This record gives sequence, C-alpha cells and structure tokens, in this order.
Amino acid sequence: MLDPDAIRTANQTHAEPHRRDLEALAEQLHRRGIDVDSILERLQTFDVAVPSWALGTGGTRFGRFPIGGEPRDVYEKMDDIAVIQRLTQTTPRVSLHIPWDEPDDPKALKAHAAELGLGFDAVNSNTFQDQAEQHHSYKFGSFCHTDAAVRDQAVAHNLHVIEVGRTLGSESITIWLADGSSYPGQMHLRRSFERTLACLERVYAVLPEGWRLFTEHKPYEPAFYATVVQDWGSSLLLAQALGERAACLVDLGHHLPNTNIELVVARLISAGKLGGFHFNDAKYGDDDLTAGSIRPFQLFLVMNELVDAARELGPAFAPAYMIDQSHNLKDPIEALLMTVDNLQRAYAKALLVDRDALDHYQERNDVVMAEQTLRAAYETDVRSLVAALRERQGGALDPTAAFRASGYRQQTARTRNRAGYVPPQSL
Ligand code: LRH
Ligand code: MN
Repeated sequence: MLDPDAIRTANQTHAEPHRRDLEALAEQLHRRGIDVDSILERLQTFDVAVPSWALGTGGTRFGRFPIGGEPRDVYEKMDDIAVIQRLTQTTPRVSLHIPWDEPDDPKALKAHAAELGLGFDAVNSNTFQDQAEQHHSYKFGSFCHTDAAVRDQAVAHNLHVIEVGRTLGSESITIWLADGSSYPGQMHLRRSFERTLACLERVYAVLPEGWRLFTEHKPYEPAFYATVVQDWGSSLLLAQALGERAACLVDLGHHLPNTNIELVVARLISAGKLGGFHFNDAKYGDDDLTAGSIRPFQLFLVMNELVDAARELGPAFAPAYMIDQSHNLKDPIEALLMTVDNLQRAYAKALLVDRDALDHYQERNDVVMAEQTLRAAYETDVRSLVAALRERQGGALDPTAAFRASGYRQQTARTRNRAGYVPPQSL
C-alpha cells in the first residue's frame, strides 16, 4: 500500500508554485472566455484502464532488464495499479490478459480488486502463443487456420476468457489476432479472412448480455507479409459483419509510418464503430512506448476527434480507453504515471479548442485561422489544470514526485524478494 502521508507531504511541497501556475492559467483562459471549472468537470469524465501486462518490466528479444520489487503475481499487480489510481485518480479499471494474468480464483481476484477500489475493463484473449497443455499449435494462425480443430480450440479459448471476464465483472473482450503469413503464397488472403470472420461469429453469438467485442488491427509482427486483420478497413469489415455489439479497437502503435491516425479515428466514429483504444506511442513500429512521449501533437489530434464527437453524440459516445505499453527501461509504475498525465493533458488541451470558431473558419476555408484556433489549444500549458483535478479528487499534484517520495518501490523491493510468499485465498 502507498504511505498515506506521501501524497499530502508531496502536495504541500508543490502547493505554492502550483497555486500561482493555476491562477495564471485561469486568468489566461478567462480572457479566452473559458471557465476553468467547466473544463475540470469535463476532464473528470476521462479515465483509462491499466493493462495487467505492463506492471512488470517488459523486454525485447535482445534482452530484458528486470528491476527489484516487481509484482510476482496478478494480486501484486492489482496493488501496484491501486497505487497509480491513488496518485492519479484516473485509472479505476484493469484490463486483464489471459492466460498471462489468469487468476486461479477469479472471485478472490475480484474481491481483492474491489478492496483496492478497482474494477475490470476489457479482457484480452491470447491465441498468439502456444500454452504447455495445448493440443494444437497456433504456429500457422488461430481463427484463420486451415485446420478446423485449431479454430475450434481458439474459439473455445475466447469463450473461456469471456467466462473469466464475467466473473470479474468485465463487459468486453478485445481480440487481437497475430494470424497472418510471412511469405507471398503462404496463405490464401480471402479464405483466411472468411475463416476468421466465421470464428468471430461463433464468439459473438455467445457474447453475454451487454458485452462488447473489440477487434484490434495491426499491420505486421509477428507476421511479416500479410496480417489477416491488417488495418482499420479489415477490422471495420469484421465489426460491421458481426453486429452492433462489435467495434474496432485502435492501438496507436499499430499503424504504418505517416498514417494519419486521427483520420482513422474519425472514419470509425462516422461508421459508429469506434470501440476503444490502446494508448501508447511509437517512432518506428509497434514500439509500445509511453503515450505522448514521441508524438504528443498526434495524441492531441486524436483526442480532438474524440472531444468533437462527444460534443455531437453525447454520453452514448463512450469508447473504451485503455493503455497498452511495454516498459523496458522505465520503472513500470513511473511510466504509467507519466502516461496518464500525458493522456489527461492531451484531453484537456482538446477541451480548450474553441469549436464554434473552428467550425466557422473550416466552413469558410480560412486555413490560417482554422489552424491557429487548433494550435492555440495545443500550445496551452495545462499542467496546473490536470494537477488541480488530481488534487481535487485526493490525488497528487505531481504523481511521480509523490511516488518517489513514498519509497514504495524500495519497499516492494524489500518485501517481494522475501521467500515464502502466499497469494490471498478466496474468502
Ligand atoms: C499486440 C497487442 C495486443 C495485445 C498485446 C499485448 O501487439 O497490441 O493488444 O494483446 O499487444
Ligand atoms: Mn494493443
């Protein structure tokens, strides 16, 4: 658990400079006809789910550099996510990957999470790796496989994941398929897609009441010639064929260089098929870096499409916001604290866009004024605004400073490396 005084002490240190920064920003926004409290109210609606697979240090095939005090099981991952929620007040849900973080006792995990004030967002299935006890290999795919026995096994796995999710209180499943080929001629491009749709239809047919199914596209890796669900178009074709409770999940790192991702988001919104996000950032491939760390303007432009759509579509517009990152160099908790702050900032800047003015200039093709209107929001330093929201909700003005001051990582490095650890049993 995080030392309860850590936040209060750290906030005291930052109180005066924060007060002055917020005052200056409020005065500036007031001159622009923007009321800080109304922005804070709307910013408070933004929260994001933390992926269970990002609390331990990640790695690449070239190496992994573990840090002391990493969580040893899904219970300790919940403890770490609760620390992030305590500091940011913006991460009340967890997205679980199965079997990577499959609980022996989902009821016990749900109870443990509830004690920590956490719930569950989308569960994620995994038919991209072979598990020890598995009968059929996914080497040549899962839903697209030429062998019906492999497809049956993959469908059964997804139904199992949904069952675990139901017990945890989750209401959606994200299906990312590594399925594809690495050489021309290896795989029939249309039959593989049709087999994939047929398997998704079998999962969709038994989707519990109120559940949603998200299809996640990715251009390549581990397949290096053709990926069955390669792009947003393929994902949209699947979601439209499945039905109204199917939608497309946009992982920001799953786009070829120079793809206009905010345009992809706008298209999926127009189609009524934007299911959710895996937020992260990338410079080259699916780098899974800290969201907003490489292309903060692109992240702002994505948030701009979301705020614009919410203005029109109202509360019914509720994409699932989730993070999907791998932390090879940073302390995973610090990386996630930075991620949440970057996401809140991008969303806050999007809330500052003068949309009536933007509409006015766009409709009159006043290129300069339209661009300046958007940039004015992006160039606004909203750090004190986001900090004020956290403080107002009992969180930290500066989550990283409070986390470091708390000594939480040193404490887990001491306790989690001690032998004889037994995870909590079901009540
Ligand atoms: C695939 C992906 C997918 C997850 C995995 C951890 O690259 O983005 O969302 O299942 O990462
Ligand atoms: Mn993803």
